[in-house]
Amino acid sequence: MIRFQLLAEDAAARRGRLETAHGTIETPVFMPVGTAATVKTLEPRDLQALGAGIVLANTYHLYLRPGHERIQRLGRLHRFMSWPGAVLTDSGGFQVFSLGEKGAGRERGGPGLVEIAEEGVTFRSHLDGSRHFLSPERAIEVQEALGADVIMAFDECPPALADRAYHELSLARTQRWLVRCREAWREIEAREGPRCALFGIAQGGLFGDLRARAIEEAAALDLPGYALGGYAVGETPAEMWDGVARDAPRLPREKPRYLMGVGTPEDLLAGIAAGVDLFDCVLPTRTARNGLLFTSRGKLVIRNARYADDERPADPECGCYACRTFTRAYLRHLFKAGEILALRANTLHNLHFYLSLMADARRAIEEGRFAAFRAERLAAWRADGD
Ligand code: PRF
Ligand code: ZN
Repeated sequence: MIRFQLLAEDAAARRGRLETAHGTIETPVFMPVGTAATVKTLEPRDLQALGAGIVLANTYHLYLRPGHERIQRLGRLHRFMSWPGAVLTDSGGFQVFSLGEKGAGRERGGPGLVEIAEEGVTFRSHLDGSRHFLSPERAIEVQEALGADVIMAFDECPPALADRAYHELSLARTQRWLVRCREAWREIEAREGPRCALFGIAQGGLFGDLRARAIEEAAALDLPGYALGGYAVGETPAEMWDGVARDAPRLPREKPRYLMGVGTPEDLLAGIAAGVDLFDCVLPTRTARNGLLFTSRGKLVIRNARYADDERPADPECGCYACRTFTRAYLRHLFKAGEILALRANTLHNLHFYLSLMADARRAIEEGRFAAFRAERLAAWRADGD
């Protein structure tokens, strides 16, 4: 169902290749987020033109709307969304917790929006407040129905700043859930043949010993790939970088390594340096819709008055459609006027920035100069926008 090859190493950084039933993905790779089976504002052909080979979709959202059984009937995710590339789904655990906190339930007076028990998690829909239950078995079943190439274990992601006692209790449960996920996944495989690859997720907050134990136990289950969860959840960037640099090299060397929900361009370079192969984050797409552009000279806030008459492209060094076609003055106008094209142009640009950063990083690793490449980019981004 998937095959991972390590092509080159440069210190801890890795250059790899992930083969799936829906194409071959060169790693390190960034996966654009298509929460509701669409990368907002873009068409599948835009993603292809950007060179995206794999997108992430969310079990939580698709289970609630339009329903995983409907998507399964309509040809599973690939046919439903007309996407020929690979798809990874997150299990729903993280979204239940993060959306549950601010979801519709609280005002509707449910006792606790999210109830965690050994069996699974009861939560209320952020759409209509209705009650639902997700468990390891259910999360695997839903992801299989969605037809993802890579599916994620059902985990709990506590805030980084939760205390050690809570992290220990939560991690022990997440580890028991991982064993149940693997069992459910193997049952589907026994019934229907190889369909999707299950990745385990290691939690443990900022506690090195908890992380080490989580990784060791997960590795013993011999899954097709492994993720670090529980980063970028309230700790400082330096704490995250230290944790990832400590944990990523402990993950099995011959399997793909995924750092979930991370991050800024600086975070991606830190993750790659630590030996991470896959990343996803809403940051480039979400900030694009808020008018923030990532450029070769740092961040650019397109609504800024100083761009009102600026005829340069958003990033003179960028080869994306928006930079080849539009001036800053025009992009600013579109954004200020609330035009749909602003969201789309900004999204095209930011994803191009992220995907070409990864392509450049891959080349630097192949050529054994990743550390110098990283230092060069970090210095250029500090120049701040102009
Ligand atoms: N677990 C899952 N999905 C996630 C996370 C996690 O810890 C994170 C944390 N950055 C993002 N997405 N299942
Ligand atoms: Zn551009």
